[in-house]
Amino acid sequence: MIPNSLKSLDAFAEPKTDRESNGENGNVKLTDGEAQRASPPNNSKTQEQRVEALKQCLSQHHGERQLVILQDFPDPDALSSAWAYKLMAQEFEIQCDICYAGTLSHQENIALVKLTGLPVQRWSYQSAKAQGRDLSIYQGCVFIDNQGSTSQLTDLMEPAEIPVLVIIDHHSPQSNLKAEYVDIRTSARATATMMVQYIQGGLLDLDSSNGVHVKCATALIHGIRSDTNQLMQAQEDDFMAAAFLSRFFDSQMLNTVLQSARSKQVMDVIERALKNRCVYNNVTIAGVGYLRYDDRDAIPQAADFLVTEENVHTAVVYGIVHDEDEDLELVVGSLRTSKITLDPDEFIKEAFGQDPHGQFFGGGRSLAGGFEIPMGFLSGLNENGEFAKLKWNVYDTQIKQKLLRLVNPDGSMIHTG
Ligand SMILES: [Mn+2]
Repeated sequence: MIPNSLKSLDAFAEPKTDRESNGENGNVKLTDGEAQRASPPNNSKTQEQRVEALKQCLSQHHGERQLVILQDFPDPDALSSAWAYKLMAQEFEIQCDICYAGTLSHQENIALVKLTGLPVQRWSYQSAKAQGRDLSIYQGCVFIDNQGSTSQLTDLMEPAEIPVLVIIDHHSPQSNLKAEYVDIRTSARATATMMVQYIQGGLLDLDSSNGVHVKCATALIHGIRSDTNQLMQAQEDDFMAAAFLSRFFDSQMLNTVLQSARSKQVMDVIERALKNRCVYNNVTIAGVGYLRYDDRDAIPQAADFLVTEENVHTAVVYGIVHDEDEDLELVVGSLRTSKITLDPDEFIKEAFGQDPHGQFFGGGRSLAGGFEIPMGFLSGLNENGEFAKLKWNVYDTQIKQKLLRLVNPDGSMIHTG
């Protein structure tokens, strides 16, 4: 029931338009949300035109094999949407493999995949790279609920000469990826809603006696719920999509997914977030120290929790995540807001800026955002406790400084906990 998507986006090509604070609510940088965002050309298409265009794209690739790439830490919206794409593509004899390079670390996502038998595979970047020749079985790749910038696998596509065929997403436009068919709608709350619209447009005939369809419909409802804060931020389109799915989904299965318990590690991170949080101008900021890679999803879950505090509209939680496979460390953070006028994408880009290659350290969608800052040379050697502590203090201080420039430039702060 917790939107658990960490929308860390590390490649944003979108130029910012409105850099001025409008001064509302202290100094948090605000925009008019959707209204001021750049509208990708697809926004002007009617739903029939979109369905027709995707249909055409799929029929042109009849009989092919495609790779559907999800962000490294896929959430229910991504997982269910990719599944819907796979089923639609199947109607055109296209065989899709859905993959991601990171981890499924949220208990609800693990439950969702296990209970529905959701056909997704984990490919580690290293193994995918090593199996380079195997990529030649794919005639195209597809990005669903992302635009390639949040997957390590994206970089492998060009050298393997796999063309990008389809991008369907609701995050702010960011990557340089070109595709045959692009549907990026930042006004959409969930990619799952967009996928349901394609289904309703006639790209898949859902059948309530088909077990796979029932499970996919269940996953899609979960996707919509989880990207709309349990429908509380849902718009008409999301309700319409959920109403349509209600004819097919398995409510008991959904219930089981939603009841999956939080792990002890997640509880511990939430505890640390509570203890360490500081509130500045209705924004709560909490550093949670070091985390194992597998517990990374505890960060957005802690942000989800902190944003529920009275008088808080925005929460930012971050920690240092250690990737043992690659022996790399990175600062991972999540932002959650209930303030409709705060654009997480702009806020995060403004707070943390770009790396030396001009790529932003993060970004977001409506009401949620994330960031990832690689620690490079400072990675590892944490056996030395003093060093580990020092390193955390430096990053913790710097992240707070960067956030506070936007949140509270005059420097007054209120400590809680
Ligand atoms: Mn999404």
